[in-house]
Amino acid sequence: MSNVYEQKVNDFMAKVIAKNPSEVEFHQAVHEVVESLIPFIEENPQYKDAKILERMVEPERLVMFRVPWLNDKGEVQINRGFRIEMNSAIGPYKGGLRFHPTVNLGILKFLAFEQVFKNSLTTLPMGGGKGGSDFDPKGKSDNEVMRFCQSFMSELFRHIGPNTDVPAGDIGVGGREIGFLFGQYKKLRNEFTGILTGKGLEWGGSLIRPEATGYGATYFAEEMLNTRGDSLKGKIVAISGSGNVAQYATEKVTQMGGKVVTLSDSSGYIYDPNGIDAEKLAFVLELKNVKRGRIKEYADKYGVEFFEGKRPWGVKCDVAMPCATQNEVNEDEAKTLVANGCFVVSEGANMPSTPEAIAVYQDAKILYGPGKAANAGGVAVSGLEMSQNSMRYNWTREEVDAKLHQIMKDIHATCVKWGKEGDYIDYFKGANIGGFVKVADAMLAQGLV
Ligand code: NDP
Ligand code: 2IT
Repeated sequence: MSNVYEQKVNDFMAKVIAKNPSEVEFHQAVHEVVESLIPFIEENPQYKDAKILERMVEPERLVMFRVPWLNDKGEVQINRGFRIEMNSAIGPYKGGLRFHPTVNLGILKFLAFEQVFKNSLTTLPMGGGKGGSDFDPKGKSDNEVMRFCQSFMSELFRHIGPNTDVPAGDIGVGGREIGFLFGQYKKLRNEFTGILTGKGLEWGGSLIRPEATGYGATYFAEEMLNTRGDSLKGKIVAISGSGNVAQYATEKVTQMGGKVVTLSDSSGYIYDPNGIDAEKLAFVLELKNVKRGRIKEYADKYGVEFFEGKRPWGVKCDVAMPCATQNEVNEDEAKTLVANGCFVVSEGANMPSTPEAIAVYQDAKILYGPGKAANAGGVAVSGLEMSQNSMRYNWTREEVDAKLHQIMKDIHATCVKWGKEGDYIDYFKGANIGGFVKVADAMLAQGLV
């Protein structure tokens, strides 16, 4: 990047940091985007003059609220709830809810900011938002989770609606939580509408929504490999996490002929050199989604190694799919991956690679699919769930999967369009510019709002 551009990036970031002190993840997410966009905006002064980027880093609205609830012992508990309504230029605010003790304003603003670009890339009409709470579902009973969700929705309900803001799941929010949240909304409003996605199949959910993020990240990896005349067949794949995204990435990679050798959780990772096949994956689903146990139990059950407190990036692999959380691959880990022959990174998680790790991928010119492109399949099928709710109609599994597959191909094509530099495709730049243009043009058309 030239010095002039670098100076402009630094000036822009200095203002963002001054206005949003201590929100380090938000700074990181904005910096990634601004780095790609400043040269583009300099060449397209309509965006510069209208201060589109300056407007995009300012949420349209944010809501922060008290969430009081009673635990099973009858003791009063207080958590903090949030909803960031980031950008509604191309559709209602859309994005997940995260329940995790680390949740704070900066983390949710980074996620909401990313979501704006991601949702634009899906080709569907969805704005960007994100929300959640510092509530920790781990170790809580179903009744405690229900009481928390009911209290959370008792405030959130007045801010959302099928044409206003449609939340969904993220870390710590799956089918169980969406059910409790939906029930409370319906009770408060006396309305059965599509105000959440990721609903159960019997009550307005879409087929393939649980699978969508992991399947989509796998389809995206396959598209990247195809540009080099290659495919997932026969590839060794390291996956982190063992939640929703990791589970269905494992399923799809295996179906497409790859071998998944790792899964993890916050306690460590398991390494299964023989591959996590369908039967072993069924054990993981039961362990994580029903028993809510730890991944170490996989090692005990199948007699493989468990590496306590470690992440899986030291394992030899062709493809890495980080599917746990932000900043889970650092510079050294990225170097190790590349040194061990890994040449594809498809991010199921949001911002899992640090800026230094991304620089390693770019220098090595490996196939790097950033989260806002590679994991957009989840929210894309959420968009399809909204369409089905509006039509009061359900598409079949095959129909939804085909639409998801096509959307991932389209996202890939958008990244190529904006990111191709000679023989190399900079998917990072491609996703940022590709996601930006549609939102920016909509903001221009709608005037200064
Ligand atoms: P889940 O809650 O289902 O699973 C999260 C997994 O990541 C668990 O294995 C969890 O381990 C692990 N994890 C979470 N935080 C940490 C941490 N700080 N350190 C190590 N491991 C951690 O969430 P999802 O699978 O839904 O989400 C995973 C990622 O994918 C997130 O980045 C999310 O934003 C992103 N994403 C999710 C989408 C969706 O539709 N669900 C869509 C697009 C992106 P443990 O149980 O020990 O905490
Ligand atoms: O990060 C994400 O894209 C999600 N957690 C899914 C959001 C959604 O609305 O389905």
